[in-house]
Amino acid sequence: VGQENINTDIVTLTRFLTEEQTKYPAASGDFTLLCHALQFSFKSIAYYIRRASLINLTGLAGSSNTTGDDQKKLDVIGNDIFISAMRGSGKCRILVSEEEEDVIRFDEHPNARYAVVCDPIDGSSNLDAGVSVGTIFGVFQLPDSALGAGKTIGPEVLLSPGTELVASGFTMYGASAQLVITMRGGGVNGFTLENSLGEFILTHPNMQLPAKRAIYSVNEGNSMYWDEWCKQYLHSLKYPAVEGEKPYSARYIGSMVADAYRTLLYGGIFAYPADSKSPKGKLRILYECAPMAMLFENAGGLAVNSRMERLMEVVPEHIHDRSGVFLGSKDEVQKVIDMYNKYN
Ligand code: AHM
Ligand code: MG
Repeated sequence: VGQENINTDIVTLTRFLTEEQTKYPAASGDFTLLCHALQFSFKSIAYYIRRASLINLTGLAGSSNTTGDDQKKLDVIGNDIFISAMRGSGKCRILVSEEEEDVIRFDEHPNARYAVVCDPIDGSSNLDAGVSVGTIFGVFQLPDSALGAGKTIGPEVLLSPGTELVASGFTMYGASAQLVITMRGGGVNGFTLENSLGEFILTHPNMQLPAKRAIYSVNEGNSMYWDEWCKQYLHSLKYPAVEGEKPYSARYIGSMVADAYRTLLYGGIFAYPADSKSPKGKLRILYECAPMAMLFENAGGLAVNSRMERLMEVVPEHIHDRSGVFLGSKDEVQKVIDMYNKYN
């Protein structure tokens, strides 16, 4: 291998964040430190997922979380890792996790500026089969009025629309660990964990969602519960009205992060509609829908709920509220909106 083939000017996540920070002269560096803690939790979770079958980490923990899901051992470990990382960062004031009924406050850091929402291991039903899962996160900045010792801080600071997020992203634990992050008003950048170096390396700069692609990703086993417009929409993808046009391909992993990552890269549509069985939908607004919606919009895509409202503007009433979701390429989401409008 000629020396000229080796990239000696690698952009790690740390370097990327440092360079980003210099664009904002007023930045205190707190966000960069928070991100260091985030990336450490992703590396740790990736480490345990890789070793789960070897060190007795498969299967159930014997408990269920706030929304009644059985918790896997790794759900519990992922949650504990994430909470410790956020506490240790000193920059997180309050945290919402899918695995915790209530918010977690870090009163020992009364001046910490950030509120973090997360699903530590999303798609955990896939874990024991070695199928990709992921961590989803979102970051809000607290107003100055919320800072300081003696201030009580409650879940209401988190009942904000996605438009208030300062950053969001996910890490997918697949054949490799892939971290995708975006900041408010910025682009979407993807990093791959280099295991030997222990660093996330910028491998997918400025990700842009293709405007269209004939791939749909939905749990079709729920069809009988869908609204008529939704049934018709999916039908139209499989039976094109125009003669000679090819039907769409179906791809469904059953891990939102993995399905979303593929959709970001290849284009298409990912959907988990609200239906008669789950009238509010399945996926959670705060730590599943909103962070994904932000990534998709910043990559040039669209994200709406089952009433065709912009997902980024939906305000949850409760930290664990759910929503229907359609996210993907611009033209593909537009097809959903058009069919909805025909029926409503
Ligand atoms: P979880 O947070 O309990 O893991 O559930 C969320 C997951 C998503 O990752 C995925 O998109 C969806 O549930 C799959 O649901 P289903 O098995 O109903 O298709
Ligand atoms: Mg989840």
